Amino acid sequence: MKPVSLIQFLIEERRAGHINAELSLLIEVVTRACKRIAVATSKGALGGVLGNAGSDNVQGEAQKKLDVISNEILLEANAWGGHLAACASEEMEDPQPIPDMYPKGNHLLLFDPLDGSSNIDVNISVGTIFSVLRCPEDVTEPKVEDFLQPGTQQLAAGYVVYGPATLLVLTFGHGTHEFTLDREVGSFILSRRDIRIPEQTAEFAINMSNQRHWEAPMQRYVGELLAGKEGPRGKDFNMRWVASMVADVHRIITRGGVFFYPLDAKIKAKGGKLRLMYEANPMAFIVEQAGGAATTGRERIMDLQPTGLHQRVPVFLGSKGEVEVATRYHREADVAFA
Ligand code: FDP
Repeated sequence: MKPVSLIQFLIEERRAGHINAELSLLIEVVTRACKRIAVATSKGALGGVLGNAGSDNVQGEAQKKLDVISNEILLEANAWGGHLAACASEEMEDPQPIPDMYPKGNHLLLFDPLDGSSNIDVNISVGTIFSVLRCPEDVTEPKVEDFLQPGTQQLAAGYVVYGPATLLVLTFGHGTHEFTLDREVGSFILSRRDIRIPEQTAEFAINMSNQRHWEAPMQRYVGELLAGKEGPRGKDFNMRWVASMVADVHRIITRGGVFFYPLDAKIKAKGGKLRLMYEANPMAFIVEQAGGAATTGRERIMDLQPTGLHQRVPVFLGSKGEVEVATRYHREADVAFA
């Protein structure tokens, strides 16, 4: 079969009425910026891009040089195309307006420019996550509240993982599709159409070092997985934790599995570890479109009404069967203690 490039795929999606010309351009621009990030990450020590930038982001986390570089690449690429009303990033407290000298479009873009960046210095896969919303009508200067739309309102979501290969995973709400960067030609080529995540799995991803801080239903659920064949689940489970969300989610998209970043006593006051608007929502959209499930342990992630641009939530996502069991345990515990 003839290879299908991302550009061809976007034209097909336009013809099918799934996206308009502006959204197609937006995806072209974002993915072109991601190719530049891929080049920057692949240089490693030779590019002088490793290590800390010497600054903190809005959430008080140390910024890596590559966090700052990736954020700038995405901002610069998206400023002038005329497809955006504003964008928001993990690295910036407030949304970034489109400079007055450029035309404005009808879309809002949110991104985590370099997810898993604490792994960059040790040469483990990192990635960019993005989510696209429609700018509310008649809003010319979008404010934070214009971004606070539930995940169900996303027009598109995607991530690019910078690993041994650079891969793009994309959804417009009509299935989840994977593209592989052909480095020689410089194009993303469709490598998997309509990805399906197996409903059942025997593989889970969680940071076990937080175990003693988890809530009781999480302790129960993981305790049962660890008990294996001899326990109530009657089968052995294997554990994988890259500590880079894009890489962990990509494994699940490829061969199934579940990923958890639950609430624990250390992070309870913050609401969770992962950010709703540019981590949990886009990943939930991608996973649901591939037949998986994504909850906070209690509710569907995409149904949440956001309250802040940098809001954090617990995340349970991947193979439907396991997300359902873990979510049921939390709901049952809530009812028992109500
Ligand atoms: P990072 O802080 O390195 O950007 O987005 C947060 C994240 O990585 C996820 O990519 C990853 O899954 C998680 O944090 C890792 O958390 P732990 O430090 O608890 O392992």
